[in-house]
Amino acid sequence: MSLPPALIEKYRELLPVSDSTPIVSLGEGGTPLVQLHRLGERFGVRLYVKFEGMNPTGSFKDRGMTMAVSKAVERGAQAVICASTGNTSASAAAYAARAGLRAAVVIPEGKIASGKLAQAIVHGARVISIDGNFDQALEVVRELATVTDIELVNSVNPFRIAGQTTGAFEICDDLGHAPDVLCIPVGNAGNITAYWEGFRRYHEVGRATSLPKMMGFQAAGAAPLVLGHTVTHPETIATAIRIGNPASGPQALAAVAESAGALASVTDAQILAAYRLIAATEGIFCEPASAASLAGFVMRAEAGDFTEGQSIVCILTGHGLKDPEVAVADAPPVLRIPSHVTDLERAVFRD
Ligand code: AN7
Repeated sequence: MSLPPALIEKYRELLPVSDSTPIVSLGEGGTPLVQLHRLGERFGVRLYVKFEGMNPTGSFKDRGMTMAVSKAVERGAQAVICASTGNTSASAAAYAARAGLRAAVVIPEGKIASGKLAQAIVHGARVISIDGNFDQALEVVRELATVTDIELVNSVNPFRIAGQTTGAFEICDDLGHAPDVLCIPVGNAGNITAYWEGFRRYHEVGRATSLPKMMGFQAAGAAPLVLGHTVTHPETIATAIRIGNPASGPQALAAVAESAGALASVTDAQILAAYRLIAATEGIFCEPASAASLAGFVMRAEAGDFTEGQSIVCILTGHGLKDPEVAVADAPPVLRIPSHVTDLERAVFRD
């Protein structure tokens, strides 16, 4: 059995690698771009979601991690470290395992989804919880990386951003053109930075003839870029984007300004509504933070912000299985019946 081709090979000429870069891959990228016909028709647009939950560890982080870990191995690093709301740690743990490196992940106490914690543990990372939030974890990890020889694999690592530009390349390749609008969740702001860089790069090399408007969406309880100041105690059900002081904030603001896009916040209720809608009506199970992009699209579409026939892509950044607790919370109880066909018939067909 073989893996799909490494993402780095697919876009080698657009990435900072050379023949001497050892490629650490788990078959990342090439994720589906799925058209949502019904929801699109409701607003008169061509609506797509790019389901990044289909990456090897279940999130978009793998695009950046294949680059960051490959470059870490190239320079002879022995260990990688990150602060994480969960997905970066899952990805770092997996790619470090693949490369034979030690990984340490620093997480905010009690605030990471169970699937992500399971991944970090099973891939053998040293899992360290701090008495603080993501922003504090990132601060202390950055400090350690300046005083010891350990590769920092958060998105402040430029190779992470370079790897994540490939998401934009794939969208242009699949559509045959750049979309009119990109909707994307924003946490630490690395991914919106990477997508904008990717679209600009594709335009520069003549593989796309236009640029999208970049629309970033933060959770209302963790919306520092919308509010214009740091949020000391960020809160949202979308724990992946529970971030109050985004490291790439200035780059995100620049992307939005340069593309004549927008940054806005969506409430937890809007996030959960979009999360359940796409799961129940389209068969796509993304994690709550991911649904911020779709929630943002719906909000802006209802406000009449899009024009007839526009192509709009929402990035669904991670898989719903990462956070099963949210899925089953407040769900109706499972039906319990005797093992008998008439009971079963009633259970199946009754309203
Ligand atoms: C599903 O794992 O920050 O704006 O430490 O897991 O690039 O930070 C995760 C972020 C969106 C936000 N959706 O992306 C981490 C982490 C999901 C995420 C984001 C994250 P950025």
